Amino acid sequence: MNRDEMVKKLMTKLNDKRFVHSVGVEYTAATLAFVHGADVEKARIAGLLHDCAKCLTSEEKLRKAKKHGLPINKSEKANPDLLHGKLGAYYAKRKYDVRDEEILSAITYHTTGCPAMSLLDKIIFVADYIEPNRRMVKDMEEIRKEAYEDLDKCVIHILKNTLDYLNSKKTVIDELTEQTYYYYVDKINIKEIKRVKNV
Ligand code: DGI
Ligand code: FE
Ligand code: FE
Repeated sequence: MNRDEMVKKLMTKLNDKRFVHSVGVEYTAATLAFVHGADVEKARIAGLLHDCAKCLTSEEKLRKAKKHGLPINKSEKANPDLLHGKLGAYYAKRKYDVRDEEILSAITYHTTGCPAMSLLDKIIFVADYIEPNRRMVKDMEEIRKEAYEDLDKCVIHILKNTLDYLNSKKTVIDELTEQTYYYYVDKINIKEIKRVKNV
């Protein structure tokens, strides 16, 4: 499927706001790919399609995930919107003919992140948060700068603010969101220790 065909299909699946956001993520991901040396075409496709399952209702997300045999954990059962990454990757493969595992992984993990993300995973995770149509949240200017300067630092900053927000709302936090945060905090600390010790 070429981009025009993907766009045409996607427009029938998303509301206007979500479609505009998706194109925003597509182009933001492309700019991050320029800067960090990732595959620009893959970044565009993953960005464009990352929320392709977002506009289903919670009931539909659960039903479709079950129907297609996708694993559903406790927090996804409590908050089925969390399934839109996994389900989105399923649709990207089956309905948009995307066979590239790197793109499918980036779509799968775009909401929670995951430990040891690939460069493309991180680019989509970050682009989703910073694209220009997003409403301004706490630290947005700083996070946008970090995205182009230090991707790991940016991932930590986004996860920290997301976890603070979720804790304040007292909603279920997916294990993966927390694990990803601690993984990258450890990674940056180890890097700093090595730098100080000069090894
Ligand atoms: O789909 P988008 O709105 O573009 O962005 P997204 O896929 O990052 O989803 C954003 C929402 O997901 C936001 O309200 C925070 C929420 N979220 C992220 N991690 C978790 C989470 N919600 C819960 N309940 N648990 C999490 O671990
Ligand atoms: Fe999303
Ligand atoms: Fe999104």
